[in-house]
Amino acid sequence: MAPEKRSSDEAAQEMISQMADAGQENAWDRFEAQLPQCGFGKLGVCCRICAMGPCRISPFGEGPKAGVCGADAETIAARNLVRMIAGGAAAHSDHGRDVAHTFKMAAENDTCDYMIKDELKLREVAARYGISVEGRNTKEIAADLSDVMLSEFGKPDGTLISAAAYPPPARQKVWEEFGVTPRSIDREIVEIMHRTHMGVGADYKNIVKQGIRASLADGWGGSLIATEISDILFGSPWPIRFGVNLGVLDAKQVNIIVHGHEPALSDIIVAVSQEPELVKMAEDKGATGINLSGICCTANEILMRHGIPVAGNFLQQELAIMTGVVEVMLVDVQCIMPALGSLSSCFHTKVITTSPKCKIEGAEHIEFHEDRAMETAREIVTLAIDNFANRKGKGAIPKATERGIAGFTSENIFHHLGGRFRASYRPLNDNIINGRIRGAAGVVGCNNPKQVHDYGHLAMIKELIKNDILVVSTGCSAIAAGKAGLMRPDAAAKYCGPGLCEVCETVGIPPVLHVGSCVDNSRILTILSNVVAEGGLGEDISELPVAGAAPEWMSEKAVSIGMYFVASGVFTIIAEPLPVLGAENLTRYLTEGIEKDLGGKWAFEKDPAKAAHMMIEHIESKRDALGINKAAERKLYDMEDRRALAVE
Ligand code: NFS
Ligand code: SF4
Repeated sequence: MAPEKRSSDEAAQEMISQMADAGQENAWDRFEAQLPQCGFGKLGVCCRICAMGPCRISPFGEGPKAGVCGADAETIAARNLVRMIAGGAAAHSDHGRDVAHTFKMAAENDTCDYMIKDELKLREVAARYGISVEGRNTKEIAADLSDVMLSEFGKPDGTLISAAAYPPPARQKVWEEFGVTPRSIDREIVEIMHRTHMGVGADYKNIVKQGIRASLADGWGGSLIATEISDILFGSPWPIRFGVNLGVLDAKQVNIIVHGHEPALSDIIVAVSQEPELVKMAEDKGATGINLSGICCTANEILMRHGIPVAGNFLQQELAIMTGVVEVMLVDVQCIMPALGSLSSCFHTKVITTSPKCKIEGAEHIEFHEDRAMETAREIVTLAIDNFANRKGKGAIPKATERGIAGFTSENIFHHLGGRFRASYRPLNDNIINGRIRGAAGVVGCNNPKQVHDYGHLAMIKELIKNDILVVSTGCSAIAAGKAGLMRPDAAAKYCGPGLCEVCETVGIPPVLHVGSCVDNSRILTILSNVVAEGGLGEDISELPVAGAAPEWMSEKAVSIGMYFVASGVFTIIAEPLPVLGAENLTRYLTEGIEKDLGGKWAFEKDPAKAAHMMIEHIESKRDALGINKAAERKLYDMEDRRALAVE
């Protein structure tokens, strides 16, 4: 298949061609080799939960209507779906737990390699968690906060502190009445596994309900904890310039790519790779320096805090190795293709796994322990430097790079919108109310070879900002937007409708705000809560003119994220449908009925521009309901747009 049909990114296209010429296979080739993919799996109606199976239900008339135990398509698809949520929520939350442990170590140990970098945020978060901060020193507060946060994972009684401390009261009431206020984080995940064991639940709605509860424990619990602690420990992000795409690799330097998710190791690598002795060592080997860059969400973590360049998103991990100039690709957990092990054996590149949770055949394992962080980081950087001499040939780095601004958070965005002296959400709310900004959309999530790489993100985002919708973005979607130049302030004039353009130009922000990694979708939850608290746009998140989307999703984490947005009251649209279409009632519930219970709902649409218009339509209907469309004299739609959006 032609490279343009695989990726819309020029740098990626270049490397895809090179892989084809060299006879190297990549995710796109393996995807094609899988075709046609299993229809039962796709529709969610294959069950292998017990050894009487595997069972499969035929969704088209002929064939069995129940598994050996009698489970029907609704039960089977619901169980499969919530088990995906369990996987996603576990990944995010276990990441949260790991940073919480590092935080505890930093609080208790004076010789620790980690320090508390944001004391102000520590005090704010501690106060939210009910910890007294008056007259107490940083270490005392941090020790208490880390204990309380760690106990959120497994406390025997009660509900999550954050679920009462962050969301609007009206939202908390919706959860309470529907019975999904999350208890301890691990408990919700375990209960999914129990409820979906053979012979437990067989009522699809009740099964989904537990999926909802666990997703809320992820978004408002584990992920939120990961974000808050990372800010406290590694420093809260601040708007920062960055370079992005494979062109950030430099043939003259020792190239180290960090890939995965957790910031504990990568943050230390940032510090160590700048140490004069190590830079000198690299120079002695003939390199001009040490060049650190990132892939996937680890990239986003160190980009947000240190401006470290991003080499690419999920589907570029193999392409990065193919350049032949990567000395070390350092990985921790999640979204790391097992293919890296064998691919790296064709190059001098060393893939190094560091977590006891993630070992890969063909990769070297250097276990990372937080209590010996610096030492391990130095060992790894030295290994990369030593490997520089083993490079074969000149390598082939695509030229394409782009620049942009990242580093926005729920705390700092509105310093910008309000100007230096007016740091509040008021200007944002006012601009939404007066219609300059019609609303906001979160465009997030992965890449998936089922879609042309990055095209889904970009086509959707461009359509949204053209229609005066402010976009916040995380994860691989944010990297896609950065690569396409949508995170440059001058993108406003080029791509935005007049209202959004005016706001962006006045305050000097790009129309697409990079708010971090995938666990940082919790920042979007906080932003939404703050907008509600500021007033004038209703009492609950479900009343806001906002929508969410994951146009190229693939991971279980994305299912958990989508579900916690829906359960927080947000209309959420994804491209590849959830694997539930073989269960009619379940599908109808997720895309319609759930809205009555929780205020948000799912939609599936593969065409990104069409999906964007579904989001716009939703946003306009929320504006209508709020009664703010009356004041929309600045709205500059043409008649066709107006008809399409059905507004007065
Ligand atoms: Ni999110 Fe980040 Fe990327 Fe998807 Fe993977 S890196 S946690 S899961 S692929 S956005
Ligand atoms: Fe089949 Fe029921 Fe066992 Fe699933 S739980 S494999 S449907 S018998």
